[in-house]
Formats: sequence, C-alpha cells, structure tokens
Amino acid sequence: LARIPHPPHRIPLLGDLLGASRSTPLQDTLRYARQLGPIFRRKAFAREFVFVWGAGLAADMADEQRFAKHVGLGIANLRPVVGDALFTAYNHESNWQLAHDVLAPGFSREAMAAYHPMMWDVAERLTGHWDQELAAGRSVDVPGDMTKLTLETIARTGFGHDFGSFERDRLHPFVTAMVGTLTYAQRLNSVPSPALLRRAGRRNEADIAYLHRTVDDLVRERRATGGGPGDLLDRMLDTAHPVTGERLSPENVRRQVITFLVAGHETTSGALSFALHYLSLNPAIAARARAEVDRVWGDTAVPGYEQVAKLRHVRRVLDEALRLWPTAPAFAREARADTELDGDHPMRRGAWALVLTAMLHRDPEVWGQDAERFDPDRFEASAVRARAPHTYKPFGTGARACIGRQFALHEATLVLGLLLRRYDLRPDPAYRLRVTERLTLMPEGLRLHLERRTAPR
Ligand code: MNH
Repeated sequence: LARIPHPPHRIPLLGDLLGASRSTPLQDTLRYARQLGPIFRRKAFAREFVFVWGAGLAADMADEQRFAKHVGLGIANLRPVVGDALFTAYNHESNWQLAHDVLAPGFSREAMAAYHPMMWDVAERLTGHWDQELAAGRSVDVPGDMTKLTLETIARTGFGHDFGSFERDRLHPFVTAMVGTLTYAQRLNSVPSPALLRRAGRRNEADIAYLHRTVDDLVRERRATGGGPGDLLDRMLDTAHPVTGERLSPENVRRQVITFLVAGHETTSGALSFALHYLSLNPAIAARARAEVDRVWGDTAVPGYEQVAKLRHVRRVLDEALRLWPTAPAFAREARADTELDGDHPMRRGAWALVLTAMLHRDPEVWGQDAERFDPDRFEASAVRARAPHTYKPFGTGARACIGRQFALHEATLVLGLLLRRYDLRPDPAYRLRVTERLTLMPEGLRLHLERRTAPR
C-alpha cells in the first residue's frame, strides 16, 4: 500500500477530504486520478480506498479466477433496502445463483423481442409529451423526461405496472422515495457515523417503508389476477429453479422488484440523456444516425424488434456516451485468494479495489490523445477488434456484470431512433455540461429545443 500514491495534503482524522466536495465525489476522484496515475488511494476518515484505472490493472482485475465482485461502499449501504437481491447479494449467498438462473431467461433475445412493443408504447408516450411541449414553444427537460420514460419501461415490461409518470406534474412518490434512499446511501459514505444523519435516517426509514408498500401492492394485484404475460414478476413468483426446483421467497421477490425498478431505470436514463446531449452538440453525427434510422425504418409506423437491432450508428452513439459517462461510474473487485495485482501489488484474500470505469474509458493509452472527444466511430467493429480487451466496461465484468445490458441497449436505441426520426435537437447555447452524482451520473439541468422534422414521419 505504501507504494500507492495518494493526494498530498492529508489531514489527521479527515484524511483527504480537503478539496473534496460531498456532492461530486466521482468527479473529484477523476481529478485525483489524472494527478496520481493508474492506481492511487484516497482516505475518508478512517477508511482508505484504492482506485484502479490503468488498462493493464483493470484487465487484470477482470480475471474471474482471481477476482470477484466486492459488495462494499455504496452497494453495502443499500443492503438494508434490498438485502440479498441480485445487485447487492454477497457472492456466497445462495439467493444470488437462484435469482440469476430464474431471471436470466427474462433477458434473452426472445424476451427482448416480447418487451419490444411495450417499449415502443412507452416511447410514444414520451413523444406525445414532447409534441405538446413543442407546440407550447417550450424546451424539454431531458433528464426528467428520460427518467419518466425508463421508469415506465421497466415497470411496464417487468411488472405490468403503470406509474403514470407522463401524466403527472411532479415525480411519482415512488421515484422520490427511491432517489431519497440512493442519496442517503451516498451520504453515508461521507460521514464517519450514521448517527450524524439521524433526521435523514428517519426519512430514509419512511422511504423504505413506502417502497415496500408499493411493491407489496403490485405483487398482491398480480396474485389476484392469477398471473400476467410471463414478465419478470411472473418469473419471480412462479418459476422454480431448473435444477434444484427452489423458488424465490416472498421477501426476496420484494427485494428483487425494488432492485429492478431502481437498477433498471436510473442508469439507462442517464445514458439516454448524455447521448442526447452529445447528439445536440454534434449535428454531423446526429445526421448520420438519423439517415440510418430513415434507411432502416423507412416509413414503417411501428418498427419491429429487428429494425431496432439493426441501428448500428445509433447504437454506437450510445456506446460512446457510456464511454465518456458510464452512468455507473465504478465497480468494486476483491481478491478471491492472496494474489498480486498486475504482478506488482500484493493483495490479501478479500482485499478490494475500485475499478474507476469513468477514467479507464479515458485512458489515452487505450483511446488516444483525443480520448475526451465524442466520437462514435471508436465502436466500429474494426476499431473494437484493434483495442485491448477489458478496456470498455460500462456494464461491469464477469459473472456479476449487468443482467439488464441488452434490455438497456435495446430500449435506449429504440428511443434514440424514434427521437432522431421525429425531431431535430437544438442545444441551449448557454448550457455547459454539469454532471450530478447520486449513485449514478446525470447531466444536470439539460434542456433541449426541438424542431419537428418534416421528413418521413
Ligand atoms: Mn445494470 C449490475 C450498469 C441497466 C439490472 N449494472 C450492473 C453493474 C453495472 C451496471 C456496472 C455491475 C455492478 C457491480 O459490479 O457492482 N446497468 C448498468 C448500466 C445500465 C444498466 C450502465 C444502463 C445503461 N441494469 C440495467 C437495467 C437493468 C439492470 C435496464 C434491469 C432491467 N444491473 C442490473 C442488475 C445487476 C446489474 C440486476 C446485478 C447483476 C448481478 O450481480 O447479478
């Protein structure tokens, strides 16, 4: 550890908090990363974290034989809410494998094709809303509306539920409660003891209770109707493990539903928002993606699953947005046995470090001197083949990587395709990208001006 660099001015007790801001821990860490290099450490109070972002180090940490997911920091703080559900389960907890095997078929190609028409419906609710804003001469609230969209999509496809987000002026209370618990989890990392957050802690208890009530209602509704369309909820309630015959317990189902509602929308909403930001700033890139949509979709009123899967340029816009701003900006890995990281840093069994995806994705040795520039062509097949493996990890790595990856990419590609086909996107010239952080990243205050296209549809 002594050989790993850290920020220069350490204060007794507080550690490296000088110059650190409570609201932008990730962006502060990126600043330190640039100063301190591919592996470094930061201290907050008595806790010391090691960050890794160099391509060689990150690739070594992707070795599943020697490393595994570490449930710590922000993720461990979510355990009171979601316990041993997929995202927060410890590797040794049997409910991880059980839920993974039961739910994985819910993310197959066939499952995506079945969700497709529902995703399209929700996307048209967004354009309905945007058409109204346009008619009223208003710009649109991109992160706000993307959050409504992605929440409705996962609620509808996963659980047959409608939060009515587009029909409300204010956020649905479920979202408020969810954001509340996420914010609280993050705040816990910036204080030495939860006792300092007593009031916020009580608020958090109430939020959790509200989340539980909402989910219990949903499950009761489904049970009362005797089963739905074979969505995630049906799988959770009815599917036995193919080998052991075991089923998810009611308590575990509750935790999984909350997990999917949270994990299934925050990150995708950020990804869409960043993509729209960059599209609005790069008309040539937008024109190319739009030409592809016009070519592949023609004037089909409701393009099918395959017609979304064929949108290569649009997909690369998303890939590139998730490169610059991986909306889940880091993940933690722990040593499965005593080992040496990259043959150089001894690690004991259980020792862990954070892979700083947001910085790995900007390593000039991997991405070139123009790594900070938005350029979807980096994801052309030949460019991807030429790149070192394990250098692009927006969805994490290994057995515990994102189960919803295809879901998110299909949904987001569909929505970008629809928006590009329907509107020209104009930036607000005064807008400068500001990124907010709760567990995930979002372009703060991003508004775009729309113009209705006269072309195909
Ligand atoms: Mn998702 C795990 C990023 C969309 C459900 N997700 C992860 C991890 C990352 C991630 C990174 C691994 C975290 C870790 O190693 O600790 N997820 C994303 C991003 C998007 C995303 C960037 C969108 C863009 N995720 C989705 C969607 C769903 C989902 C959509 C559900 C429909 N994610 C999960 C679940 C896990 C996960 C569940 C936990 C998987 C496991 O541990 O088995």
